[in-house]
Amino acid sequence: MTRNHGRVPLVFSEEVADALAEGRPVVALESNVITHGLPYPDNAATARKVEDAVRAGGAVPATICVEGGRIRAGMTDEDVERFASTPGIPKVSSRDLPVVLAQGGLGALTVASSVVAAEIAGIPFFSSAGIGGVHRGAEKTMDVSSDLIQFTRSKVAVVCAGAKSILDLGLTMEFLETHCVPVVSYRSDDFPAFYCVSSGIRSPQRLDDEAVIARAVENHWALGNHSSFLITTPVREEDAIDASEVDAVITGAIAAAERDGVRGNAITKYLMRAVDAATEGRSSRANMSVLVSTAEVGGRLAAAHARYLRETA
Ligand code: PSU
Ligand code: MN
Repeated sequence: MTRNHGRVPLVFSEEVADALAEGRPVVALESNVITHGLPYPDNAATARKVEDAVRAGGAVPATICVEGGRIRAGMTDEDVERFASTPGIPKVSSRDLPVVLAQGGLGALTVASSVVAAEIAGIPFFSSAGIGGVHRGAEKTMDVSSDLIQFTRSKVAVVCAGAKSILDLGLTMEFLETHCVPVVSYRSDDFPAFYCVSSGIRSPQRLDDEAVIARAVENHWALGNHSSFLITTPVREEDAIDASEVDAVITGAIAAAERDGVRGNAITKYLMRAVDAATEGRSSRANMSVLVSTAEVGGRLAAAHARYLRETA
């Protein structure tokens, strides 16, 4: 099914189109994590597990990409396989989206561009394990992920496991506070750090009840905020990695990146790969685990939100 929103062509899988038409819960998912997050074939297998986890949570997954000049909400298994195994599909953030759509090729969407697409598609929930943030040393480099800026502009609830500690998580939290983006930790006191249960930073808000979260999300929008609402959920304790284990690796990787002249949108992948390589098997297990558990919570919260909308209609 194709719809034109303004002049941006948007294609839905039948399953996603049906769910949206019937007011059933849908969770948007990014495709950059498939192309640039994990190596093949782990990336394809994980993308499928993430979709299954959204279903287990009670919602329909809509993995979002660009193909043939259109935004697609709801990638097929063949799409996922192609994105996972084709080298060189560009990482597409918000500012790249108009250009890549015009060119007509393939594009892997980051958190920022997925949130743009989710809002246009009418999908109020998005889930990804790791969001972008303020990079370490940003006071010199000014490297702040477009994910954060997009959160200040798009009306989407974002479920995540915080962000990796390759970033400056303290500054990331400051940015979100300054820009009035709510951060709620679901059944936890702390802001998590991807495969670490805690970043060491206490979350500004904790909510344990899914229906209350749904109401808070709707309140944020009813108050006139045209912006995102962040909800965090940590990695499962048994798969978590101790923060002290990755700290030295990250510091080393940042120095190596500087030496190698890695800049701009290539830095995130470079640092993630360095941490993954240094921690070997444990980090990839933690990585897969957090992607899946976040998606499951995303599914549950989207389902609670859809129930809330039905009950208050
Ligand atoms: N953090 C992760 N895994 C990822 C990313 C971030 O733990 O795959 C990806 C996401 O697609 C995110 C993007 O939207 O990196 C942010 O990139 P940048 O820092 O260049 O804005
Ligand atoms: Mn950047």
